[in-house]
Amino acid sequence: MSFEFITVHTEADKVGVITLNRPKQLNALNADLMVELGQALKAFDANEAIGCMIITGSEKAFAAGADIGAMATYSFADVYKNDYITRDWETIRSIRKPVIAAVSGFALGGGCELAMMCDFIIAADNAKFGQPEIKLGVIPGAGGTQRLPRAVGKSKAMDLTLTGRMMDATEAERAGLVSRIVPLDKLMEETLGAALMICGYSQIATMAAKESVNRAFEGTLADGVMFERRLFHALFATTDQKEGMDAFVNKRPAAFTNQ
Ligand code: DAK
Repeated sequence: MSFEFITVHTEADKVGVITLNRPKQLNALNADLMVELGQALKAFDANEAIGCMIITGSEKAFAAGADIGAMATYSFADVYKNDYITRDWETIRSIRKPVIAAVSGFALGGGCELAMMCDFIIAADNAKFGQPEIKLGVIPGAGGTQRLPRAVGKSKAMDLTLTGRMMDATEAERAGLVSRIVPLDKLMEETLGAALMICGYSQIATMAAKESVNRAFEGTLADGVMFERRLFHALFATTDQKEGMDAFVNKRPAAFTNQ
């Protein structure tokens, strides 16, 4: 597969790395880029050798948002009738293996929303997050008003969404948006370390863990706990559960086969 707006490679034959690549536009997310991103994610998800994916950008920008130039002249009829860019933005939600966002520089608007659609965010110390759509006369359109409050609470989400200001990596970590901050020059090394750790476990278990944590954001606590219990019980049907527990009992490393 060859791409125009992203680059794709694998690390250790296990981790799929997707790099957003529109440097002159600070990785502004146009429709074609989102199609390519979806294709790359789906291909990695379907590849049995791949256990985890990373989405990253450049040092200066993870992504500075959806492409404003491309949106500027659309009318309501254009965006509503054609369901403007929605379908291609939803692809990432269907990805079942873990996806980590490695964010350096600007993650604004759709860029921040894309990072939030990933399973967790590792931020470089120069990262800046924000939902500045209010400055353009609109509001976030790819889940920002829903995922940001879930991540950082109402007050900070309102602050960021209504003022359009950016928050730095320290504030983002304190608020719970990012899982950890690392020095810029260690961003890929640290993210890859996390990804390889995930790849070392049973794919069935990591997929189930992702599915179950995501369930926490839908429905009631009781439903979520029941969902988790069913998945937990189901994992006892896997060879990997036998292997993982036997390895612990016999004080040896586990060799998971994803079965
Ligand atoms: N779109 C297009 N071009 C962009 C861009 C963007 N979002 N952000 C930056 N660029 C371009 C600039 O126009 C400039 O191009 P040239 O002038 O060199 O040709 C180049 O990138 C470098 O930018 P600057 O010269 O501005 O660089 P600075 O370092 O001075 O400033 C900045 C960096 C990130 C603070 C600034 O560029 C900026 O404020 N950018 C706009 C950020 C923004 O407003 N983002 C939100 C966009 S709205 C939806 C899905 C998604 C969305 C909506 C709906 N559905 C599924 C329905 C998302 C909407 C948005 O993201």
